[in-house]
Amino acid sequence: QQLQNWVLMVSAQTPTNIAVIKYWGKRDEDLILAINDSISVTLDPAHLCTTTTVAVSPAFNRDRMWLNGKEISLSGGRYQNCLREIRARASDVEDENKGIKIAKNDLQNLHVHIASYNNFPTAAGLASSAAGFACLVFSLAKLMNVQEDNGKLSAIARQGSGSACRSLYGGFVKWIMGKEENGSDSIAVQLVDEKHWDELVIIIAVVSSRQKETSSTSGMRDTVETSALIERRAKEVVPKRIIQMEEAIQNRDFPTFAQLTCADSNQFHAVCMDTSPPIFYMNDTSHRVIGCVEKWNRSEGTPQVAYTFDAGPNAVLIARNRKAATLMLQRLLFHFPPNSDTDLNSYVIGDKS
Ligand code: 2P0
Repeated sequence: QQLQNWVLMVSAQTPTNIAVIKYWGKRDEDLILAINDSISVTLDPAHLCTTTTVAVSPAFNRDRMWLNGKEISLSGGRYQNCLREIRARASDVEDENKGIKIAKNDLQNLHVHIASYNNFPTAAGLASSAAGFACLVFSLAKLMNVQEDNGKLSAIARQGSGSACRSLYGGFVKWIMGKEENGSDSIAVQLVDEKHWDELVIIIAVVSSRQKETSSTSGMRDTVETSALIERRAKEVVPKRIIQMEEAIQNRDFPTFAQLTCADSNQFHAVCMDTSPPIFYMNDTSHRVIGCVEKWNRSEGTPQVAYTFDAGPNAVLIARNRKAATLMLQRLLFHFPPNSDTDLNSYVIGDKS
């Protein structure tokens, strides 16, 4: 007689990532294939991360998921694609010491329960879907004993959310757009690990934790359909920047890194404004942060801090070292004092890892 009251459970933690050369625009919406390569830095898991617990049990009668304690639907294509791809790669689970033996076929037919928590604002342009889908795919792969490397897992996480493929690795990561129609070569690769450039300090200036008005998915669809600038960005500007950025990262060349990071953020927001209807992710406070950093960098003669903004108003500031980060924070506190009428309301500081 088979025991029915067991649960097999796995927990994992995945940090979010911040793009320094941005992904914006898809050539295939279902498989989530990008129109350009992108490069990101993965944050320290202590600061911005998702924690996910996944479980299978004969006692579960359907797949279910809770996000930050609230049940959400798993019926969307993105969740279904990830679940299907992981189940297809399941293998037998056997652990003699713990007395566990579950056949692959049984694993594939059992229902899963998923509980996921973000320790930062969801959908406020802090890449919550990146950490979320990366963690979901990684923890499900462990649960179902999937024998694939992180590159293959990144191609599955990509089908949950494009930027998620980059969160499977630490350090600096490139998402290669790939050429294949089936997306098999659209994977993430690690450029350098978290120890390579560990003087960098990343400050997240939370301008607003409200949910953004235009989702990335619909925003980038509108951009691809209507922007006259996006083609030049994807085909001419980004390919050159990717090569220069890889070199700057390898050489820990902060001036080049900062120049490329700021320029790419500004161009991403320019193509957003070139979209019909125009998309505004940054607000007046974001613009003031840019002014403050640009002015300081110029007065120092060489860049101390790079800024980048994703699909929201929050500033990600990458300082060349701890001293520059401290001085940046002092400047932020001076220009945006607590309880002033701007809505820059908190700072999250963390070393890159
Ligand atoms: C990035 N962003 O490279 C860019 C920069 C936002 C601005 O990836 O539709 O949530 O799930 O693939 O990954 C946000 O887009 O969009 C994003 P989907 P995703 O980080």
